[in-house]
Amino acid sequence: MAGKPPASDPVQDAPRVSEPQHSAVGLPAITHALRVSQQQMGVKRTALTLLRVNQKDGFDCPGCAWPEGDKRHTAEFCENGAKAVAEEATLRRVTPDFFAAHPVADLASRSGYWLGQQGRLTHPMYLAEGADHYVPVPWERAFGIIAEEIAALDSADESVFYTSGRTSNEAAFLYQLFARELGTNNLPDCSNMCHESSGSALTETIGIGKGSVHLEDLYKADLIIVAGQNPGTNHPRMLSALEKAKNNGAKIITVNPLPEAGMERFKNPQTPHGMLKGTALTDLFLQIRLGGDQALFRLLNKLVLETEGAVDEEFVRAHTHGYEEFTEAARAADWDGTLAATGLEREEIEEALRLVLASKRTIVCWAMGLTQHKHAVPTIKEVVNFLLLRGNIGRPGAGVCPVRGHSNVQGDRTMGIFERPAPAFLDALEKEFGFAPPREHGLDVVRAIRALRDGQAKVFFAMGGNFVSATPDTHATEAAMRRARLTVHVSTKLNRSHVITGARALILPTLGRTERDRQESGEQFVTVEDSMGMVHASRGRLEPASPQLLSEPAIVARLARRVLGAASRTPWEEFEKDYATIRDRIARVVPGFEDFNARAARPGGFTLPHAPRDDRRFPTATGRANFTAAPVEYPALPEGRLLLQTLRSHDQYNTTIYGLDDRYRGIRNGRRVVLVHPDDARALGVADGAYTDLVSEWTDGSERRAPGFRVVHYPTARGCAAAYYPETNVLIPLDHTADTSNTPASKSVVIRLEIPRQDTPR
Ligand SMILES: Nc1nc2c(c(=O)[nH]1)N[C@H]1C(S)=C(S)[C@@H](COP(=O)(O)OP(=O)(O)OC[C@H]3O[C@@H](n4cnc5c(=O)[nH]c(N)nc54)[C@H](O)[C@@H]3O)O[C@H]1N2
Ligand SMILES: Nc1nc2c(c(=O)[nH]1)N[C@H]1C(S)=C(S)[C@@H](COP(=O)(O)OP(=O)(O)OC[C@H]3O[C@@H](n4cnc5c(=O)[nH]c(N)nc54)[C@H](O)[C@@H]3O)O[C@H]1N2
Ligand SMILES: [Mo]
Repeated sequence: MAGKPPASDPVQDAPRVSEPQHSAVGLPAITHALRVSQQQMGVKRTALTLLRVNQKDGFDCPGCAWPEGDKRHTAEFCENGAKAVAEEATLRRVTPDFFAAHPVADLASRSGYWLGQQGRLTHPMYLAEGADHYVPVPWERAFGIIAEEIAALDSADESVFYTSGRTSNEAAFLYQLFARELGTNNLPDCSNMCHESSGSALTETIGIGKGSVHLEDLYKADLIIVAGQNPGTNHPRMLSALEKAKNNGAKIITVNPLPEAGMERFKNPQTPHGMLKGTALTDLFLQIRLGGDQALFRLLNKLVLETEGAVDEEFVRAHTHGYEEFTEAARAADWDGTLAATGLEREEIEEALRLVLASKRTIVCWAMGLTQHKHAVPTIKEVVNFLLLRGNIGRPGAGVCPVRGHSNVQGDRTMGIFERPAPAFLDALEKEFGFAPPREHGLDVVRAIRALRDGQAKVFFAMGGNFVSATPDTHATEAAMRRARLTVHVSTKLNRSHVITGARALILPTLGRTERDRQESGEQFVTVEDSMGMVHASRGRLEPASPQLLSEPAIVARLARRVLGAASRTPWEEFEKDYATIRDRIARVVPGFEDFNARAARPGGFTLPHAPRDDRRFPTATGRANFTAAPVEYPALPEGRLLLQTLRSHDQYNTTIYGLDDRYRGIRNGRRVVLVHPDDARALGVADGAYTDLVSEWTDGSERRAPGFRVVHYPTARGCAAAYYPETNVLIPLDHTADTSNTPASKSVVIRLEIPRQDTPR
């Protein structure tokens, strides 16, 4: 039997703390996954569903974007994949009765955890201007309301179309087509908060904003550097790939302010040895200070340059540009500056250098620990310099590996979800569909919030996601959202963005990955692209959560017909009936998708071309791979302050909270914790177990406060602290973003701890 959602809220956030663990997965992960799944889905559905995850004839796991290997285990799932599936395949339902019982003001006072636990949305719901409750609304009326509000705008640019990264290629392609036919490039997406910095850095340096390695490359590498990533929680299947790499002789350097259990030891549940002993993954752990990575790679580059024969001169001569300027900058790197920036010991960096020089094939993997800093783009460009120096791009066992987050965030970009589309893409759209797409750049996430705040954007439409909780500056963002005329969310589950609304609001419930999608021409499949540029089909097998649900492609097609009317010559009706007709168009517009329908039908799918990886061609402005020479930066830390990173616990998927435990870090039953090094805590006079406010301080003199966090003495790097997102988003101003990519700098927030006086009531 599936259990009931928690009845009471606010949930008791009362963290209990024990020692952090030193290994990940193993039996506890499986039992935990099964327990969560059965609570949500019951026993039978659990078995039926989990066996389908990531099988060639099954659905793509809605968890992360890590690729599937060619040989699949019967249970190609991980604990957190299972939790993501359970969250979607749950038997709990949010029906019109639920909305009748809960006024919006009541829902706005609940935690995100409680909202998510209520279950799947079953009916389109409408909140009229001035109304207290959402009421059910027929689909056609819902589209009519959107059409009314769009028609009332002075320009299409007063509307914003957000996308979260679970949307299929087919839905994403239709969605961007609709926005552009309407006349706007306002297509912000979760990537703006995620790997935008990787995209910016890679496009400039190697000519394509995607990673250059396949799974097979990891198995051939001599050295894998995992920087700013916690795969044990966020990409658990990556641990099996790292284990296999190690068994083939690879060394692993982990660069992280936190000792993360998964990178310490992996207990592979698929093998007896794994269950018992496990494999130690990390050979060298560099416990870096937050934001010290650019300095670290810069010094490594200098040391490589100074080592006789270490540079791949042939590669540098034949394929790169900007070497002279870069070497000049690198030679200026010094030990003292680097040790201060990184908090590392000289011997540790020397040991890293030995591993680097001993490796003929090196891969660098990274995620949010590198992308969410003010100097994220130059940091990633320094990683590229590092790989170029020894010719580590465009050959087997080597390359750049930005590990993506959402399961189709990379594919959505390939389909044109981007506020700054390439002219060639727009040309292809124009030719195929016979309209003139807008050419001016649109709004990214942060700029969209400003436009809402300033009354310049009035209609906000979201294809998935949880915009107000995922974005920074929570209070400012919520106030901005409330200024909209209309907010619309295409969603599977209830979240905070549904209850912080514009004057009018709509919730449009949609099918999830796990569900059958039947249209007029028969049962449909969709496609997704993983982190390594593999495109494959995804087919749901479960009956939809409610007969009222429409698929995402159907929602966009109907919306487009209603809003664009006779002005559009696009065959929206055909698209809805048969997704193969969408893929035919994608094949003609997006390079690499030739013969899409035939290739998508192949088991396992196909790989997109990647010029640097495939032929060492670099489609950059210079026609070569670009070395760059940005000045080294790292966050300054005033006396008595800490540098806070905002990160994920083991029991969450971004803003979706599965539970209140962070098992590997030894935290249970609560999320309002701040991890601080014991020596720093002592110097600041805060005991383990004390309750403190986190106060962030900004150069304009403003402060932001997140109250009531339990201090946990924890072995993080000195001067650094860590706390979970989204609770800490209140601390980060809208303007605190990465240069060039404009990604919120969620991993470097200067804070002070302020223990409220006992006698002040809270
Ligand atoms: N179960 C689960 N899976 C997920 C997600 C989820 O929430 N839950 N989210 C998905 C998404 S959208 C994404 S983008 C990915 C996120 O995957 P991750 O990037 O692994 O996620 P974070 O929790 O933000 O962890 C950041 C890691 O970088 C380290 N770090 C922070 N700052 C620095 C730094 O300055 N330098 C270095 N070297 N390290 C640093 C942190 O200590 C932490 O280990 O995961 C995806 N998969
Ligand atoms: N402080 C701080 N802020 C961060 C980050 C951080 O590390 N620190 N990380 C950032 C990152 S990397 C990201 S990617 C963003 C995430 O930002 P988002 O992608 O906007 O947020 P999610 O929490 O992943 O969205 C969850 C919601 O998506 C909906 N959903 C789930 N599946 C489907 C589906 O199949 N279709 C549709 N239509 N809807 C679905 C559900 O209603 C669910 O409530 O947050 C960013 N914000
Ligand atoms: Mo992400």
